[in-house]
Amino acid sequence: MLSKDQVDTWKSEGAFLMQLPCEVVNPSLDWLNKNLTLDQVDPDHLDFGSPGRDFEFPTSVDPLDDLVLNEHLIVAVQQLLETTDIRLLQADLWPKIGIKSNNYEAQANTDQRMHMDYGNNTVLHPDWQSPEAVAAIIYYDDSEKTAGGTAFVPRQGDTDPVYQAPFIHMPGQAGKPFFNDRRTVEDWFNTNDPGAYKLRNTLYEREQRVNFKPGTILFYRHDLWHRGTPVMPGKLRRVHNLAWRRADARGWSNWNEGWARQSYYGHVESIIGRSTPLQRSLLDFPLPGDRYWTPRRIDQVDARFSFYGFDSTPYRQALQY
Ligand SMILES: O=C(O)CCC(=O)C(=O)O
Ligand SMILES: [Fe+2]
Repeated sequence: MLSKDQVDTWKSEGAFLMQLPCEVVNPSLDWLNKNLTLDQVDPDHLDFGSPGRDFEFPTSVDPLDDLVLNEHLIVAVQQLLETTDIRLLQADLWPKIGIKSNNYEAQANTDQRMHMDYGNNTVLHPDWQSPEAVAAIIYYDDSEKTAGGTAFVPRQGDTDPVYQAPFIHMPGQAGKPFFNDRRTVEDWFNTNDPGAYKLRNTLYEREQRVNFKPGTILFYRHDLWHRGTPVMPGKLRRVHNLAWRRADARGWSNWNEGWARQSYYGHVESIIGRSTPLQRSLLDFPLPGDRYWTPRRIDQVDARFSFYGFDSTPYRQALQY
């Protein structure tokens, strides 16, 4: 459960940080400390996202998949979005390795440009007053050892000059070319859009860095100004990027491939089997009591998943006729 203060901060400032309970993160952390360490990561993988998309949900690594569907996270998102009916949009775990020389290539991910995330997650424009989606980053390392804390700019009320919509003062929006690297982007704005250059300078002046320990989570909004910062050379920062939306929200795209797509090998089926009805609902599996369910539909789904531990009882008990 989040406190009222945490929910209010997310709504007004656009982000808040908290520590997840050990029982939520430790299974993933233990797995990562054995299986995703510096010597196991491809040093040439410098972009966002897991190499080969291996750690996009569903990963077939049970502790990672179970964390993504953890009810502690679900309840927090339900509170932020003021609805019990939410869907998973994104879950990707990825390593960021610190490199020795600064990499200022236009698309380098090392020292990111200030941006909001909505641009490649929805075909619409977010409305600050009615947030429909939540983003989060879970950190698995210690920023005192790795650096690389996400930088973000809390919104200061309705009149904050850097938070006046439409939010188009960033690469890739409204005809501006897309680059990832901070220096490349700000050189471009300096030459081509001095007004936006000035606004963006204010963002860098106001940015705050996340300090993290293993299990810290940053809950933020897709209309929060933020960016990734360099990790110390030779160090590894592992994070999980997550996102959810209200079931009734319009315009949002799933970041990951469809959940069903990796079926047939038992991993996806086992996730359905071992999850609770609430956890399944994140994957658009209707809750008990949903008008989708009829005795016939329950029988059919039961036939498909009972092998994997699926228990149809709650769905049968909640049948409305
Ligand atoms: O790496 C980070 O801390 C943030 C990354 C980010 O904001 C992004 O890739 O959109
Ligand atoms: Fe981002």
